[in-house]
Amino acid sequence: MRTDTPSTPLTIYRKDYIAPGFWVDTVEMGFDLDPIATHVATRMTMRRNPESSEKDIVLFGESLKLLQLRINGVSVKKSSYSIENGILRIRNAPDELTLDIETLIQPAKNTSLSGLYVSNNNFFTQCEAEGFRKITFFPDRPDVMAKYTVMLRGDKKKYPVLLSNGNLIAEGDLPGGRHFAKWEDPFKKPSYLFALVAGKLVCQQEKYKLKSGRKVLLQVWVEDGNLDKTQHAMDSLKNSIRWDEERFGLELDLDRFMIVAVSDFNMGAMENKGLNIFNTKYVLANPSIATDVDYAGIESVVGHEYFHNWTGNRVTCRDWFQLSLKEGLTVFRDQEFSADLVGTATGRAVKRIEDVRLLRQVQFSEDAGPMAHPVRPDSFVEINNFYTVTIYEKGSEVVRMYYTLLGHDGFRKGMDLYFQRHDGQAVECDDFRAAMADSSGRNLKQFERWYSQAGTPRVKVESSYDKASKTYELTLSQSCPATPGQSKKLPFHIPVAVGLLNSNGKDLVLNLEGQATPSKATTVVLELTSAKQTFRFTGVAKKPVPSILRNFSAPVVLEYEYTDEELGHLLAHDSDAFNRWEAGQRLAMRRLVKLTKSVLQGEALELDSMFVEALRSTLNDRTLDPSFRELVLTLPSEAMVAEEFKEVNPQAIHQARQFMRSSLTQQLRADLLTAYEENLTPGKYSPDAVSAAKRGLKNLALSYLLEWPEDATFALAKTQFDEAQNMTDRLAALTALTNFSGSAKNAKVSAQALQKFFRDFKKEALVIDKWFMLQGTARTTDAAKVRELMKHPAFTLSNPNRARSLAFSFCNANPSRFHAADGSGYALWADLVVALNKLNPQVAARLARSLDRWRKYPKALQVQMKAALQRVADTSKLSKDVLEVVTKALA
Ligand code: 0A1
Ligand code: ZN
Repeated sequence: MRTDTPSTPLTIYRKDYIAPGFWVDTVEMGFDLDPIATHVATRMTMRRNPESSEKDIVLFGESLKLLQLRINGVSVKKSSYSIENGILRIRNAPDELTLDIETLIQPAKNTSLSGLYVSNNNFFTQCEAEGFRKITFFPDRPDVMAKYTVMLRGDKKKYPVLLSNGNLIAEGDLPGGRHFAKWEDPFKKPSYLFALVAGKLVCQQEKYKLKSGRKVLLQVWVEDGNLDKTQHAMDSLKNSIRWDEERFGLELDLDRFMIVAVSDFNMGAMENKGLNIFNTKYVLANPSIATDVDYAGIESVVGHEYFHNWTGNRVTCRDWFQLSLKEGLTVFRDQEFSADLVGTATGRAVKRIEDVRLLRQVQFSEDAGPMAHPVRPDSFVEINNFYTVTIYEKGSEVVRMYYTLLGHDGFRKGMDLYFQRHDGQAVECDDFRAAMADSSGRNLKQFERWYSQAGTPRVKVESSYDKASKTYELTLSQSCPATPGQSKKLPFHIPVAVGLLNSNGKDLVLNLEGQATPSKATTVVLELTSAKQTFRFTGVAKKPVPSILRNFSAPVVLEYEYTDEELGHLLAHDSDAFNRWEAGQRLAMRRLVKLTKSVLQGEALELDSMFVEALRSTLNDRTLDPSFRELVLTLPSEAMVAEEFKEVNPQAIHQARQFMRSSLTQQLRADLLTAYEENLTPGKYSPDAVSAAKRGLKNLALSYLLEWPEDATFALAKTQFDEAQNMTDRLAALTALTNFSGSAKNAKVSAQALQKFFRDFKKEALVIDKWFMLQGTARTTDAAKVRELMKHPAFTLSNPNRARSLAFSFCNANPSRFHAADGSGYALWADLVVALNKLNPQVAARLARSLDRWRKYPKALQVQMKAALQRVADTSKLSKDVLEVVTKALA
């Protein structure tokens, strides 16, 4: 009997949660690995849960052939069970039982990359969120936690390496050239953390001594030929282990910890217990293939998955609505890890700025669109669609607000209590909040709204200064726009960190009326809990400049009517590096909005000298870290500018921003050249923060310099491309060359460089991804060019990285071309979503999100976007993943 996915997708509601009818204590699995037909035998010991209203055994299964079903050794009668809509239901089961199930699955045919699948002839699994049900019938829900023993059998030549969770307890040969390995995971876990890997792999390994003195085995497994690219991942793993011991007192609980890299993977990586499976993108690095950004990405993802071992695995989620319990918290932890590793105050601020940029650019947009959902959603159709920036990044901001409210030590106490209470359990977001409240004695009831209400709150601030009484008042009011299903919002509990600068740019020591402030405090956290509140500072000798929402203390939009002079003052002096950067962004944004309006009205474009000079002095301020200068000089993206408009005209925004870039280049040419020359990093490549920062500023300068057509700067980029000793410099030069609009001669040189890059790296899949990405986002690339590139022999839609490198980069990161007036971008998008839907619904659904905000565009574009969405919605055999996204977009 073959089971299929339900035909009409159901909405699942959080309020409908019921505890499982049966618990599973132990699971023994046997796999006979074969790409065409893998036989899976599962034996589980189960016992009735007296607290559940569910009386039947409910098991989920998808694309499975059921061979056997036995209770206590006896075949279950046909009349005692049913299989319907992916649910196997057994009635009248005894209170305690052993259930045996045998299934047959087809890994080679599994292109969804969920469940057991084949990549480059090796076997891998991906079980989060609901992939385990594609392996066997099981109560595949995170609150059912069991101990697993796994026996893997397969051809010894084809699959010399056999891995699963936990400890290797036996291995040996079998007749017929086969062999086996038996693994036992000592910890109980939900099925989504199950993993197996089998195939031809090699590993870098190391014994590592924990703080306690216990020794553990660390392994990084890759395909043959990639062992020269594992050192950074191994170093990142050791740093992660050390950091979690030091910062949170959390020790690795296993004797062996494995990371495996696979080139076909839907996401970044997966925290399976003791056997993390990673997208190669987040493992493989050496200076010739990986950029500084890649190195940083590997460090943070290795950290993220490792930190899940406690936040996610030891304490897991009761149901998938609680996903942010593990994801928001673990993102917060990986952000702190990366910040702590850099160590310096500026390094921390730079990391914070980068994280906030992502939040604002992607999450704020999600929160304002048809897929907006609370950090703890109330419903979903397909859980895989809810691995979102809201769950991850906004979820992390919510955790960070506890940290801001309770302080470093207070937060740690809360974490300690959380583990003390819930180790080994599957719990809810509310349990985390309760641990934070109970450990600190604070009332965090209202804080719950951060979990239940979607949308980005807006905080409007007004100030007034009274000279006679030397008081300075800030009046804060909050509001939150309506989101799908939530028309009215109640006030949030918002921590707003504030400082006041005097005319010399120095921080004032603050006296906040009615609140005991620590002596000499120059930043206070105002707690905004009502719709409108006034805070009064006393003893303020002269009217100050307020620095509001320091370090971005809450995920809100701040509205305060700064003058340009005030922003210039903050940019030059604020002791809070985040707000210093923010002031520069506000100056830039104001001008970008104005320039865009001028483009739309056909007016002449102009850039004022105040702004140019402010950027010049930042660029030339050698007391500032190069990475900070780079961030200040990086203009708000076109997507950020789009958020400022009710109706978005992507081409006008592009033109305005390009004008700003080229005018800056024209006026800062000498300063940019100096920055370029001062930040060369000769000698051996190192990905450390100091060298990476220099390369970052140097390459930013280069990208600016090529905005102004000039043979000398073009030659500079060409030389950098030819002589680069690392991928960071090579790719930066190639990007600048590709986007250079100069003579036909130069265009030819750029094209040749692009071809050479392909030839030099054609064996390195991750570099070829960069090659496609560069072209997907190139200023001259339109939909026709993308279609042409899709015919390139190196292109395939079935590898998610490759699909993302071209299709996603064009649809999501090349707005002025994607939104071409002729609708060619949308037609391409629809073709791609439909094609991907057949191969890999998860990846298709991600791409489907590119048209989420179609209502924000001019009517003429809206009509074409709607038609494209409708075409996808009308496609037969649409997965529920894609159906949910396009239905919500059209609703
Ligand atoms: N839990 C992983 C992310 C992940 C989620 C779903 C996946 O397949 C649908 C795969 C990975 C993490 O946060 O890293
Ligand atoms: Zn995660």
